Amino acid sequence: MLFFSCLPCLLLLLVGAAALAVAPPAPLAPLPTPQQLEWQDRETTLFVHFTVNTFTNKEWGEGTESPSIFNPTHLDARQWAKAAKAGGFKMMILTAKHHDGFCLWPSRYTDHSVKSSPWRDGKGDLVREFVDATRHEGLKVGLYLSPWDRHEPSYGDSPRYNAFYLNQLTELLTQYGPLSEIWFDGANGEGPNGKKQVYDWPAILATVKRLQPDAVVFSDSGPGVRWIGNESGVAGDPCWGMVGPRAPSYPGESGEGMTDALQHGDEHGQEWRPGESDVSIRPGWFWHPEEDDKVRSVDNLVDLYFKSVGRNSLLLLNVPPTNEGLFHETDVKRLAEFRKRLDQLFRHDLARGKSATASVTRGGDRKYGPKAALDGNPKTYWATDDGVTRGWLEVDLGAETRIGIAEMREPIALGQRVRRYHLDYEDGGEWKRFSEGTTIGHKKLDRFPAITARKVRLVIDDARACPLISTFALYPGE
Ligand code: FUL
Repeated sequence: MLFFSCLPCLLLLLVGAAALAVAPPAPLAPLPTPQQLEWQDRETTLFVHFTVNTFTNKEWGEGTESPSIFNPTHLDARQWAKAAKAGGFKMMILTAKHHDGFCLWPSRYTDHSVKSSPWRDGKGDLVREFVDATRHEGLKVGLYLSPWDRHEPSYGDSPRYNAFYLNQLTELLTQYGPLSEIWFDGANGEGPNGKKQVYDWPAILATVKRLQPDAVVFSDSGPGVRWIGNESGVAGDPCWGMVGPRAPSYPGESGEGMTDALQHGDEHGQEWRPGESDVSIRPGWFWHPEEDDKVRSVDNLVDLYFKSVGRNSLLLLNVPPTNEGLFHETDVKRLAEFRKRLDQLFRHDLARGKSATASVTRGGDRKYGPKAALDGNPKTYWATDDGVTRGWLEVDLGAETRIGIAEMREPIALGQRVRRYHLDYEDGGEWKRFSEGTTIGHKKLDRFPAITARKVRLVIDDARACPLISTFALYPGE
């Protein structure tokens, strides 16, 4: 009875509450596509370099190698995929064709492929085996198809080679199910006196878009993701997810400021094109027996993780199979140890669920309060009011606690914002700085000499718009 008599008041109340509801922060362009977001969430991808070079002990084949040398006696792509999975990798990318032109699948457009080799009596398809094994472990698949081809006679006769290349690309894009990344290399070593091939990039990119619309395209110039500008697995600092006009407009383009544009991105850039950091677990991209004792250490790999994934990038780590067709046991062991160490480092988030305060909370709405950065949910975030581009978030750990690592994240689906931040801890009533940085983006990781503190602040010093922080996590460190 009471309910009915008060219905109008109830409606009024509801309307009033809706008017008072705090508006969510407006997205800040440019924004990532869902595919780019998925790509970045994968964090680590395994690269597999394998071709005739594995049998000639070279890094770049000449294109004159006889397919008869390609004979991996124990090839087992399942062993690669299991090792990748044990290392926590979410995707694998295979060199379907490297610069020597030898195809790991039986392409209809050349005989320079596995079908002319003794491997599986010429009936094998390594791309097929790779794709099946990778999917079997629940990992995503990517393929590398070198534009530079030192074997193909039409190379340098631009229209003819472009047609040949598009045919090969079409085979890969149509015969192996959904691909998550297509990798275009910018290398072309023919030099000024060699054959000058002008690639038809618009047609190449249109073909990928038509046949694999969900695949992210990697190249110096994207358009899905950009090369980070070096082959040492290290992203720039700052590292923006977007690029501006100084970034390359086609793969292999060089010019002033381009390396810098790839390393750092551009906070004023209008295109979302985050950086992928590629590096090999050994000195070479291909297997060389003399490098069996030069496999990167766990410390080194973890350092690369901090400098790539921990700088708003993705780590693409290459592991080359031996001439038997297997990952070397040292590399397999190292991948598992790498993951174990990461799991140890990030097992215990000391800040999770702890009490928190902030300089300001958007509209005073708890939804945007500091606790949202400590709940382990990357979708919820602490936010300030529009126009407020500075502020701090304070965690009370409840007791003096040893801290050696900090992790910060922005919900980049709403755009990348933070330009500069620092970390303070309270020491006898005084706030002392123990770390500082520039961009945050998808994930920022700071390692520092361990401190012992109860109260810690993430201070945002500058941002492109109201900062949003989805994660502020603290770990004991080593
Ligand atoms: C480079 C190539 O020339 C190397 O052989 C390797 O494939 C690396 C990932 O990209 O540009």
